[in-house]
Amino acid sequence: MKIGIVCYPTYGGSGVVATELGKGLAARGHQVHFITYRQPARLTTFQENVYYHEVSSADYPLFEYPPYDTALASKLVDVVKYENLDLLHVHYAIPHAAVAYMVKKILLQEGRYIPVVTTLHGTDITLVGKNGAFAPVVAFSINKSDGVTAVSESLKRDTEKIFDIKNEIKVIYNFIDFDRFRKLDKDHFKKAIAPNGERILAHVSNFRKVKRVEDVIRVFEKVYKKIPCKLLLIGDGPERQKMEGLCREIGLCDEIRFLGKQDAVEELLAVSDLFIIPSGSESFGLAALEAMACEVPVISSNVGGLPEINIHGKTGFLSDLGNVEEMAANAIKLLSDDEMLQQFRKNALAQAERFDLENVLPQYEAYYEEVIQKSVTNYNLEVE
Ligand code: GMT
Repeated sequence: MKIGIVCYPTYGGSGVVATELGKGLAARGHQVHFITYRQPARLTTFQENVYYHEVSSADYPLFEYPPYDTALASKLVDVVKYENLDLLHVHYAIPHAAVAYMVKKILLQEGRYIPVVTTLHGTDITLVGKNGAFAPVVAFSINKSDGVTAVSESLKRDTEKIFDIKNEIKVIYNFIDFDRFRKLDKDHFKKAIAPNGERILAHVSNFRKVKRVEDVIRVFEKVYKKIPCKLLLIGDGPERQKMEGLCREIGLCDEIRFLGKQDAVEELLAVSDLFIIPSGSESFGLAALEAMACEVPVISSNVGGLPEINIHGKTGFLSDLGNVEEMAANAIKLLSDDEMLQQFRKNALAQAERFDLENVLPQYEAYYEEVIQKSVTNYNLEVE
């Protein structure tokens, strides 16, 4: 198949999933065209069957807000026609699903039907999408997509609760590439980070409010009182400065390291004993799955899709949102019992294996085939 993938090129979860999916499909012989405004963060090496088309938005003094949607639509029309694409797969509904609808209409005038699959990732529904500033367009463009997928059952339920959805939403879970995410031998890192054999706790996120990094630090503060340990804070974002201030306030700057954006997260997960993700909203929690693939158990909140990944009492522990007391108690329980920790490490890996990329790719291929078949009917409906 010739597939166009539209995504955000940043380090955010949806862009990562879109890029890894495209690379996986290309490795299976499909021709994959990424269309976005910058080279995707995870698309930095040459790969056969992978193409990248950059959207450049015209700068003009009149535009206080450069019209990216229009530029993206024009680029998509061009790429679909000249690369002869079979399908467009857009990741993150805003604005990609609405832009894809416009592209479909433009091409229809030329007698060509381009099927569109929209993948919902989370905040495009739960935080941003439901906001009145976007809601009508999000609902409309989901209903106008030829296929819609959500990355968890929880996100599917939320979408159906928030919007009047006529389309069937198919759940295709996010996935893990075990060629990259697996337990590596990085003992020299461990010695550098925790020279006295301290336990290592880790958190990876974009440091937005929704990630509740303050809860991570509060949990660590409590664990530190009972067990010698270090905390790795990986990633960057709006809350980082405030969190650095908090570490100073509680006097734990020597124990907490802010590592910023890291390309080789798996090397840091390899030396970690516990992963903390206390998010206020999380449709899936790819960061937790990546930790589990590296045999790191997870302390998480029980919101959104997290309970679909992290199994309470087996791969880690779940607590109510904001219950840092309980999160810390569970962390202490696990970190002070070697046998239990080893068992949880094994369970975490076994659970992560259920989300192996190799199992998920065929699900997308089958879904694309189904959508392309259906598009003949959709074409007739559109031209009637
Ligand atoms: O919030 C983020 O981490 C970024 C955001 C995105 O779309 O870029 O992530 C969402 O999509 C990820 C990939 O499907 C999911 O793993 C995250 O759970 C989801 N974030 C939220 O729901 C808050």
